[in-house]
Amino acid sequence: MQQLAVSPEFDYQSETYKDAYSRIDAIVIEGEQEAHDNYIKLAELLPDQQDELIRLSKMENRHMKGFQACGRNLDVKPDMEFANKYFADLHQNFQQAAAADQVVTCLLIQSLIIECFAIAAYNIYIPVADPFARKITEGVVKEEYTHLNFGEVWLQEHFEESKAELEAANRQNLPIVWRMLNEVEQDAHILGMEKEALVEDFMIAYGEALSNIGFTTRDIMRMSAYGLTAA
Ligand code: PL3
Ligand code: FE2
Ligand code: FE2
Repeated sequence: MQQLAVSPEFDYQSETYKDAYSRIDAIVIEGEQEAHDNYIKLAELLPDQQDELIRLSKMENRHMKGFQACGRNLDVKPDMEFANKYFADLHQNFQQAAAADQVVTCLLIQSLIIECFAIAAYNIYIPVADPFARKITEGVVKEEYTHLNFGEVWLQEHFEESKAELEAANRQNLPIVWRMLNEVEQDAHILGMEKEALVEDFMIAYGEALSNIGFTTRDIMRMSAYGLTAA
């Protein structure tokens, strides 16, 4: 997969491409920024994991800078106002959970949902990205797996006492992800990324994470369906 030739159908300098990129790049920059802030918050909530969580937050800050450079490289100005609104619901749910000391909900939102979303999106973006962005995204996605792993390990170690809160947090936040995927469908398509592939990769990553934490296949089927039909 590493050496895939750049598809000739992508004109990275066309106005259509750059217009879509101004929103997608902004979403990713905003997502990395929020991830940075969320790991700092998690470090406060989990003092015995503080050093590790601060380390993750610093990686997120580097990711953000990488994707800002991708925009500059294509001469695109990211539409940060759009991206801010795009993340508003997940942002608010994370803030509310943090204020209520619901660390399980915070981990589900950041380390499972957002990281799986990022992993799916970045893996699908890499083969269609311009060479500069491809290199950056390849480096970033490797680190996202370690962020997902942090959440999996912690939640697996606290599975029994976290189970009910995980189910509730899943029910509250998964429908938001489906809506976010729908909202990005057209712009992603212009960049060569299909929604079906994004949904599929997200489902695989998220389902695997739930399985590693301790949920049964039956639980996972039930939990993954929330919001899918209502979307
Ligand atoms: C966590 O570390 C980062 C969270 C980022 C969220 C990414 C959402 C991606 C949505 C659209 C996919 C486009 C990928 C293209 C990259 C320029
Ligand atoms: Fe990241
Ligand atoms: Fe991350």
